[in-house]
Amino acid sequence: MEYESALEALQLHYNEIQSTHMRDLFAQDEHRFDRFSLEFDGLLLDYSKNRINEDTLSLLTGLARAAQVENWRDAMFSGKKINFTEDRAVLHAALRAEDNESVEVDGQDVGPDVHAVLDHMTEFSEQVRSGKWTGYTGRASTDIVNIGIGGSDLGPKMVCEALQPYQPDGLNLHFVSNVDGTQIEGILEGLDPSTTLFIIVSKTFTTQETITNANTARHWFLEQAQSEEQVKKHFVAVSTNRKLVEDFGISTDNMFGFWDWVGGRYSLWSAVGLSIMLAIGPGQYRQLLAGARAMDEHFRTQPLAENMPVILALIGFWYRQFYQTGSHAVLPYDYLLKHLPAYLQQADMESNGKSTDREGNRVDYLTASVLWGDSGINGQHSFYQLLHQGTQLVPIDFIASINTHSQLKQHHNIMISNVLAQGEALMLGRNEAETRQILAQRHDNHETIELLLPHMIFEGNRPSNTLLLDAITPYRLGMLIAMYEHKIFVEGILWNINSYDQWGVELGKQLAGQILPQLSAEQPITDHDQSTNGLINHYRQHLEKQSHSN
Ligand code: G6Q
Repeated sequence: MEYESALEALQLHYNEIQSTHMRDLFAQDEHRFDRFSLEFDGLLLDYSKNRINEDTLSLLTGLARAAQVENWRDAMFSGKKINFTEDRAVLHAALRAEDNESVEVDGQDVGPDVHAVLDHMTEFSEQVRSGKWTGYTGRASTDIVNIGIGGSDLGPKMVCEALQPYQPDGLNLHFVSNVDGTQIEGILEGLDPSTTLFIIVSKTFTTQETITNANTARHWFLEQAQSEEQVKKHFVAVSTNRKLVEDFGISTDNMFGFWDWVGGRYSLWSAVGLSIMLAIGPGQYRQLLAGARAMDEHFRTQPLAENMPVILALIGFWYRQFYQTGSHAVLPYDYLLKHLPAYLQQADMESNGKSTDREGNRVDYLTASVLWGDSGINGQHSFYQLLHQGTQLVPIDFIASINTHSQLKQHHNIMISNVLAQGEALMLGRNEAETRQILAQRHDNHETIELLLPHMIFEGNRPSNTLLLDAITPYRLGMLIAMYEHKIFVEGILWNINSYDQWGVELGKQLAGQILPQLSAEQPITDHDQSTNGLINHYRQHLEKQSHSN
């Protein structure tokens, strides 16, 4: 009830504020930036360019309190099984906890196991990085291929890419996720089996795409190495399925475990991050964990109104619930963060793309919107038109780093001037009088001015958050990722959904299992809907023609 009345109060407030222009909000308050920005440990969040005022924030934090965000947060950190549909705790934070912190699941402290795996990863990484780990011809590894998909791919790939400046020459990382043979063929083509190390990352070790790719890699390797015994020197596994790992020929000494309380999309902090540790070294990997831990601490201890993940979640909720925005864009202005939008797409949409509440009812409100994004600077030359003048309101997170790893500092200033200009332009817009003035400078002809005028007006009032990191370091990146993880958590609580299951990915997998053998069936397929039958049969017929003509 308390939640309902907090929501009603927000609705009334929205009715009042919805047509207010942010230009006016800035004009009315010379301290708006100070009021609506937060700085913590090398990370600045400016959220002043949002359609909010102090009342909005206090009503939103009231809603968060009514939704018991703080209790849920404590329940998560203490190992309660908040993922109730899978009967699991949600403890990715325990993966980055201090050595002496104890978190219990089913009465058992998980800390010692976490640290044992970390130590195992450390020992292995040091061997590989120092060249002591050798392949079947006695040579050190030059190439590491991570084979995994979804949560077993996106996080490690994004982080390895972002932390490229921390990687030594002579050790190349590759990521294979797609079951389209084109990807693995392309990668293997340039590799030497005697210096290649494969990490098969699959929690279940049954994921069709991953196991298909792993078998292809194994076959490719054995064509050269000949002896099955050598598989052990070139394949390691990150999994919870000991039996299947052994069956594959991987020594369980080289199997890195994790636990059911680590969700796939929250797993880069576990052994799933082995490729990251190999890339940047154990010391820097621990910095990544330390950054995430600092954000955990911030999230755990700061009041709601000064809490970065909470603020981001409340703003996200505000637009989705009241402005009914259809999407949210994440636009990094740092080349190193180019895979961040894809990573967050899974984290956010797989977590909160749900329509059933915790009590099992169909929700009658909107939950997660579409998260999308790309490198901002490139986007300016393509999709930003819609952001500035389209009919949809798209809230944006701009992300940039103050200090670049690149030696070309002038490039960086161009980048930063652009991200700041975009936030300003989206917020301010350009009204009729301003546009008229510009047109008058360019054209003498009245008719031309009147023709162009409506097309060149920018309404503005388009919201964005800006996140400025001191630099992309393992520590700051850890903070950034953990911040988004907790934002997603808070939004899930506000929507009263379970953010940690993913039943929505089941059905398609199940049907693919039925369709696969039908693609090579002799007889026409009739047991699906007409469209699917039609497509299967078309595929079969054309595949036959193709193989005949070849
Ligand atoms: C993430 C999902 C999903 C999962 C992949 C890979 O939260 O559960 O993306 O990570 O389906 O699963 P495996 O690691 O079991 O191969």
